Amino acid sequence: MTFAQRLDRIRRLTETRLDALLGAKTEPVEEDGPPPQRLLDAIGHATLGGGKRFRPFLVVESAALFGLSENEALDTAAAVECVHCYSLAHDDLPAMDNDETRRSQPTVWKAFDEWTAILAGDALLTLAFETLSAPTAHPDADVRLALIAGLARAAGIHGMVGGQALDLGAERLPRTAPPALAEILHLQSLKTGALITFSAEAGAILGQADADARRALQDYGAALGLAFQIADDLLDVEGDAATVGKAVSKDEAAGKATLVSLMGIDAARTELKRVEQAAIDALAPFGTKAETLIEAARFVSSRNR
Ligand code: GRG
Repeated sequence: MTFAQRLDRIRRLTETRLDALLGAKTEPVEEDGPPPQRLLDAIGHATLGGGKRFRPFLVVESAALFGLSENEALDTAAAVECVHCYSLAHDDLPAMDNDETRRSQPTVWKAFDEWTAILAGDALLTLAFETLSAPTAHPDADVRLALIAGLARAAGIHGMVGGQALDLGAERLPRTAPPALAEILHLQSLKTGALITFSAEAGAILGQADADARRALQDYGAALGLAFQIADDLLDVEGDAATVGKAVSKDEAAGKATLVSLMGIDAARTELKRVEQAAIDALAPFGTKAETLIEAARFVSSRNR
C-alpha cells in the first residue's frame, strides 16, 4: 500500500468511527430526550466535512510500531480528531480568527451561528474524553488514564489553548516590541505542536512502551509539529485558496508575525527541510518499522493543502 493509500484508509476508518461515536449521541436514552438536532447537525458539519485526518493517522501508525491493530487504536485516533475539530470550529469564530471557509465549506459559525459553533466545539471536546474513558479505547484502565491525562495536557493551558492565547495576545494586546522568532516558535509548539506530539506519543501509551520509545515519539512529534506549522505558513503565503480549502494571505494582510515573515521564505524552506530530517532521525530506534512515519514527515513538509 502506498503512503497516500494508507492515509486514505485511516481517514475512512476514522470517519466511520467518528460517525458511530456521534450516532451514539443521537440514541435517545429513556429518561433524557434526544439532543437538539441543530447541535447534532453542527457537530456533524464540524467533524465529518473533510480534513486529512493526519492526527488520527499518527495515532494508528505509532500504535502499529508496538503491534497494535488499527481497530485497537481507532478510539484514541477519533478522540484526538474530536479535539482537533473542536479547535478549528472555535478558531474560526469571529472572536478568534474570523474565518468563513474551512475544508472548502462554510465554517461552523457561518453555516449555523456563533452560539451553535461554540456549543458544537464544547460537545466535541468533552466527547473526546468520554471516548477515551470507555474500555473500547483500551482494556487497561491505567492506559486509559494516561491517554486522558496526555490529551488533556496537549489540548489545555500547557498546550493548544495556551498557544492560542499567546498567539491572539501577540496580535491584540499592547506590547513594546513585535514578537521575536523564539516567541513565535514557543507559541506554535503549543498551539499546533502539542496535539501533533500527543498523536505520535499516543501509540507508545497504547502499546505500553518503555520511556525511551515514548520519548523518541515525542521528539518525532515535536519536529513534525514544527514542520507542519512552517508548511502552513508557507501555504498562507504561496498556496492557492481552492487547493488549501481556506482563505490564504491572511497572515500578511493582518500584519501577523509568522515563522515565514520573520525568517523569509527561503530560510523557512531550509528550516522546513532541517526539521523534516530531525523528525526522521528521531525514529531511528524503530528501524524499518517506522517507514510509514518517515513518509509522514516527508508528506508534511511537501503538503499543498
Ligand atoms: C481554539 C483553543 C483553540 C485553538 C485553535 C488549531 C488551532 C488552535 C488553530 C488553527 C489555526 C491554524 C491554521 C493552525 C495551523 C496548523 C493547523 C492546525 C492547521 C489545520 O490542521 P490540518 O491541516 O486541517 O490538519 P485538516 O482540515 O486537514 O484537519
